[in-house]
Amino acid sequence: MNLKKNQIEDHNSKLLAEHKRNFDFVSSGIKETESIIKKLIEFQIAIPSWALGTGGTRFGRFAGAGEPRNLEEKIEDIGLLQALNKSSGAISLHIPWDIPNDAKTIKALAAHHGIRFDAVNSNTFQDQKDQKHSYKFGSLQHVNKAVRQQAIDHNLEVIQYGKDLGSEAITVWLSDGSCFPGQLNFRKAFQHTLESLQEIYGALPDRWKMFVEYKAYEPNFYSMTVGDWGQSLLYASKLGPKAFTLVDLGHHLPNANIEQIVSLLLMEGKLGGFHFNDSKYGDDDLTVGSINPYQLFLIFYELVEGMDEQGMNHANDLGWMIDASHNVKDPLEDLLQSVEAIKIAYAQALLVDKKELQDAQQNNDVARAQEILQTAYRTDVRPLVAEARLRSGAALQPLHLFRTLKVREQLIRERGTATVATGL
Ligand SMILES: [Mn+2]
Repeated sequence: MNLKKNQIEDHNSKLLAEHKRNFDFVSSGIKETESIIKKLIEFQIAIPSWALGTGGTRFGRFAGAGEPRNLEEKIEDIGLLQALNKSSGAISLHIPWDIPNDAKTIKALAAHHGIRFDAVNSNTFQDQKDQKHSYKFGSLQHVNKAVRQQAIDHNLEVIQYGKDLGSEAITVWLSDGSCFPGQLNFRKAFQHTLESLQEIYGALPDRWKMFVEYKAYEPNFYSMTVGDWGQSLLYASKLGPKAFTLVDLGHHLPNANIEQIVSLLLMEGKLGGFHFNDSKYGDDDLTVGSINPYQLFLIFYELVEGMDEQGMNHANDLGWMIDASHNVKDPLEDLLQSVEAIKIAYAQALLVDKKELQDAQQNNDVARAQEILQTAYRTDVRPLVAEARLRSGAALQPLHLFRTLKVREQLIRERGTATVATGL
């Protein structure tokens, strides 16, 4: 289904007077409203192809209804999100869950919805049907060269799919590691992984980036071969200028200071991209901003400050992606909430008075430093984010409109109740 322009206009016109009151109130207390709105309009977040169906846990999966049955319908779903919020203008594909059999048609369909292709993701954490060698004991780290070669070849294939679609980055996340002491020689596992990554890196087209994503634990519980930002940075540094660290918010040990990690990676020019989600305990993959929005704001402040320091473009110089999976919500509603949370944190970070904060830091005025950050965090920036949507032709209240138009009900009518999104 497609949303019609007049459906959005009708929705906006009903809410316009109230929005204008809220917007005038907030913007009267802000110095740089126009430049913040411009940045908000430009800032797009890629939607992963695996987030459009209901996720599951190792205990089970409770499928939703009207889920997209193939890549075309996933693109159609992201098209709906994009029409509603004009902030979801990209898709991050997972191979082999979503193989574009006809790149030209898929590309045209995405373009029709105003969507470009962000980083492509490889998968050597599962065995596929008819696969010659198993990844049970790892992929790029494996003791057997034939297994490593199979994993390398898969990554090269993923780059080719990405090339055909206009992607310019590959994200490599490895579940490689060990579950028990003595299972692996750490140095050999690292060396094998590095050599394998070097082969993949060598096949990167011009302008492409490689994102090396780390994760502290799970599915391996004793060691992970790319287990933290230090290891990822080590690989990325040894690989070369096209390799970067990717930070997934859920991939740290509890209470890690992610904002500090972000700051130092930016300082080194080695932060490549971001996977947004939220968590209470581990890699919970919950809706962005649902558990700890203050942490999200602090991370965004370091991102904005660090990018400005390096003269980087906020919208284009890093890869911004959601990586979440939902078990109890409608996936599209969850994604609307996630995108909104990201934009709110970004807008709040833009509000921080950097000069004042630097001055407070220089004078060891700790209380004032806290006040400066929390003044920005406690500002209700939702009318700014809504204004950015209004000016882009999107809905003032995307979730409200999604429900009023009964979008899910229509998708169920089109697709049925027993659908299961590919890859899940
Ligand atoms: Mn991730």
